[in-house]
Amino acid sequence: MTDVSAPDHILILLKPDAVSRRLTGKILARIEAKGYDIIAIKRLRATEEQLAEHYAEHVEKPFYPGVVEYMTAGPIVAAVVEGHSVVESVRTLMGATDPTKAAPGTIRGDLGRDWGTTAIENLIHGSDSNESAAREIAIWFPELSL
Ligand code: IDP
Ligand code: MG
Repeated sequence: MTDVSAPDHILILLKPDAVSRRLTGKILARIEAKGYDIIAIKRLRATEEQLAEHYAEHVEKPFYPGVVEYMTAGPIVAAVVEGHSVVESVRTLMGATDPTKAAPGTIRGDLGRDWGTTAIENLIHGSDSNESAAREIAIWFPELSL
């Protein structure tokens, strides 16, 4: 099965807790099994500069220093996923931000929990709109032209 016209894209980040808990394969498998294509993927360490750009809407929030601590605690896996309605679909697969409230059956609901940390640890980031996806893909995959 392939998309019949120009597909959408989403930027996902498998956060340090997903990597350290060795859940990256399990999470990516759910996205692939849904029917989407991973068209670029890399493991890296996020810099504070990348995070400030990526989380521009949160930089002034009280929990932001905790987010930086969380997101720089270890390597992450960044990927671009492709297919029609992929933004809405992956957001649905991810579940709510707070893993305690995320529905069973979702990535965060099934695999995440509250660890008592300043930043909510919830395994995966996914862009929240096509516009955010384009902006975020440019941060993490500047070499990629879609
Ligand atoms: P999202 O990841 O579900 O899109 P956002 O509101 O965009 O959620 O927040 C970005 C990230 O910042 C979250 O995934 C989580 O790691 C962290 N975060 C968001 N809100 C809070 C909060 O109220 N306390 C602590 N950490 C938070
Ligand atoms: Mg968000």
